[in-house]
Amino acid sequence: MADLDLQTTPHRRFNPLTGEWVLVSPHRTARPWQGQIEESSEQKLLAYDGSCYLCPGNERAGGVRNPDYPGTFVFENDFAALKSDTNQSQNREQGLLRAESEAGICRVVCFSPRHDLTIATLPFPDLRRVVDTWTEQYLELGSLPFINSVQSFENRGAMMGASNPHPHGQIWANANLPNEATKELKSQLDYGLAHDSCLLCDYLALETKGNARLVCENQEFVALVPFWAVWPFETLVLGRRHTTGIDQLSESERDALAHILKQLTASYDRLFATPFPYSMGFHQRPTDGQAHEEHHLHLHFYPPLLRSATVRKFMVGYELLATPQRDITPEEAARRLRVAGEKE
Ligand code: H2U
Ligand code: ZN
Repeated sequence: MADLDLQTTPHRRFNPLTGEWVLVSPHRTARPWQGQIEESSEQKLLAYDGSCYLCPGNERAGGVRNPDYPGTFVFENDFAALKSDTNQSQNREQGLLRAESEAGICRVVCFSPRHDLTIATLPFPDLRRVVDTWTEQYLELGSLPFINSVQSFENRGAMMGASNPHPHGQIWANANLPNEATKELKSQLDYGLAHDSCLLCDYLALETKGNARLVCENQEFVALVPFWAVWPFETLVLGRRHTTGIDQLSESERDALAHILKQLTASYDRLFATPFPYSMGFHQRPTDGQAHEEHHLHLHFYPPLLRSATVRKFMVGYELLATPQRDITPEEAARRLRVAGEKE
């Protein structure tokens, strides 16, 4: 077969973590754009907002008052999607109509008492404390007998459905492995059995040979636009050392994780001079008591923006019905993020 030019020829790329393909159409980036290009209309936030349900001392829905917390603050979601007292052994099966009860715990994690800060702008020690909180929560929730999956994530920005700009994330912990975790775990296990090595360790080794898709890095972590990225500025944050969960990170790795998250989100914010919306989250080993040595700790960032503060990518048409597609190549996206990261 002839060699494929990834920067000019329409092609598809394989995602070895999910086993799915993405269509890449690099020749289309030159096509004329007649959509709106607007300036961001973000308002300046106050350090404390009396109407915010996450700020210290304020009342939440349901009447509970937040304590006057000095650092991170974790509480049970007042509108939890899952409940811990759900009996896990209920099911209903009528041929193709299949349902099972699902028990779980949903928490909200305030990153800081400051309403106006973000991962990019929190002082380093405060962000470092967020890493500790994520670790404590993973251990605490994961140790519960009925919890096999702990999913920490952050929705940032109204575009991603975040209800509030106060810096916060969520944790949903439940009994059954969610879809994405199931796909990724199987791929990592199959790869480990076939190659006697870790899929993401091997991928990282490939990516650190060149720098085509690297965004930023430090001694312990690397952030890159994966070869198979679907969202225009999607990134993957990988630990250089093979660990299966955040609980296995050393002190210096926790520092490095905080540093790279700060650097990456700052680059995002500079790209379109706007607080960059995204959904991000951790993928770590299931907490079912097994070692899951094949699982490599990583984070995904899925940002929706395409070409400005307001012009986003939609997953519609062909993408919903067939296969996700992108125009700007992952290599060009990584280059733009690197350039943005160099701006003051
Ligand atoms: P998002 O911004 O990612 O939607 O997260 C906010 C969560 O906070 C959301 O899941 C919860 C919502 O259910 N919440 C409370 O628990 N208490 C409140 O008073 C308002 C919102
Ligand atoms: Zn607030």
